Amino acid sequence: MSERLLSRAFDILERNDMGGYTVPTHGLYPFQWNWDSCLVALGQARIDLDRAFTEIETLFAHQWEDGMVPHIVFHRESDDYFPGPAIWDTKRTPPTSGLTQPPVAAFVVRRLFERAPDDAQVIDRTLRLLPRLFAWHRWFFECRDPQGTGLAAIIHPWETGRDNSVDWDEALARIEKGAITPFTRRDTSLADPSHRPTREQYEAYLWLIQLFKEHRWDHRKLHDASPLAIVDPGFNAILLRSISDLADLAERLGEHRICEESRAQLAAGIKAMEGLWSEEKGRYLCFDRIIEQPIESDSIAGLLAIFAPLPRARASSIADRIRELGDRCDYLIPSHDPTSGAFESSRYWRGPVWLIVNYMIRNGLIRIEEHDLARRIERDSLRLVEKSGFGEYYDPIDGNPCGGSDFTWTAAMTIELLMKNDN
Ligand code: 9WN
Repeated sequence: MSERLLSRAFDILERNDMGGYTVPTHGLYPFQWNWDSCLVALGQARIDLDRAFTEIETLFAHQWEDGMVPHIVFHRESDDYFPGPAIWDTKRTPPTSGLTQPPVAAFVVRRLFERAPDDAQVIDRTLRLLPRLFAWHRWFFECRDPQGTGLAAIIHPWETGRDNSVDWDEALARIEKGAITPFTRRDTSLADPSHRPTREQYEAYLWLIQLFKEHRWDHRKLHDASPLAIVDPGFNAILLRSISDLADLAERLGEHRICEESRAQLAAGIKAMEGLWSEEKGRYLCFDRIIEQPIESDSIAGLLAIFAPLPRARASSIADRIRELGDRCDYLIPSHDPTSGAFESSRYWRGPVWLIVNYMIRNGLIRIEEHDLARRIERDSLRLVEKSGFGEYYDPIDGNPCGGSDFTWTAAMTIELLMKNDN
């Protein structure tokens, strides 16, 4: 059974491989996406470590001079995706988007390195990536934390990778939008519109892009100019976990400055995460920097925080919350609490299960030795793929597939769960 699943998963990785980069799926997402590529490299590394490094190197070849690694690289012409290069207008060749995505790269690079730590080529490729990873992390503190709080803000829902999460509803509703250039979406003709964000949400996404374009994508100005600035515990947990892995890697490879500065960023970030903790909810909450208030929504953000090296008591409380969710649906982990009024079982990040999130949370649970719960997540993830194929995401109640199909990161996470070495 698992042999068959494994070979189907590797087939998808191969089919979606465009040479130096992999598309998330053909049609719906015909370019390179940042965190997709990084997580996909974990699966690639199981059969071809060289190819896995190339995936990351291709992404970092398009890093901006300020350190940002863009969320989409438009390697070739395609009309399938909206918004394409003309809307972003970042004036780069090849074109890229002007936003970033959750920085999971250093977590991944550490794992690629560990597959062959004595190989001279692997050491060399890792060493060449270290300063680039470090520059990206530093960019978050320079451009997304101008007050030096220790945590970074996102200025567009697309940066979190959880595009239409309930977390952003109130903040987006408060934005006074001006005239938006008329547009036609492509996603709703390639996937079921009831699985996708609403028109109103797309209007907000595009309004923010219009605004940032007026500031010529100068990220030293955008944090303060943006009407949206949210500190997301899930996003920051990914950043902190990557910083921690980068520090370990740098220490091992003798890059002392990167190691020391990363350890300082990590200590400040872990301390600052305390400010997002809700005693009442027993998990972390997003924080809206514009109105300086926590966001009370019951999303996966506060649970994904377990991916960071947090104090044990916090991580254990998150495990309890996940167990509660396990009684409310057949398949863990829903991206929004099914008992909340805002829950929608098949609409994108407002309820469905995503295997990449399951993978990261499972990893955090193993760190605190919550092995039974980690196994339940692993079982549920593989049941979903068995039942419904390699969907983009899944309904946590009936397990049906949603969004795009033959999805690369779902295949990569399946490979990771089947060939696990639990780090
Ligand atoms: C916008 C590619 C990406 C993922 C995101 C997911 C979705 C894009 C979209 O697809 O976002 O970046 O057009 O909906 O939300 O997490 O990286 O798979």
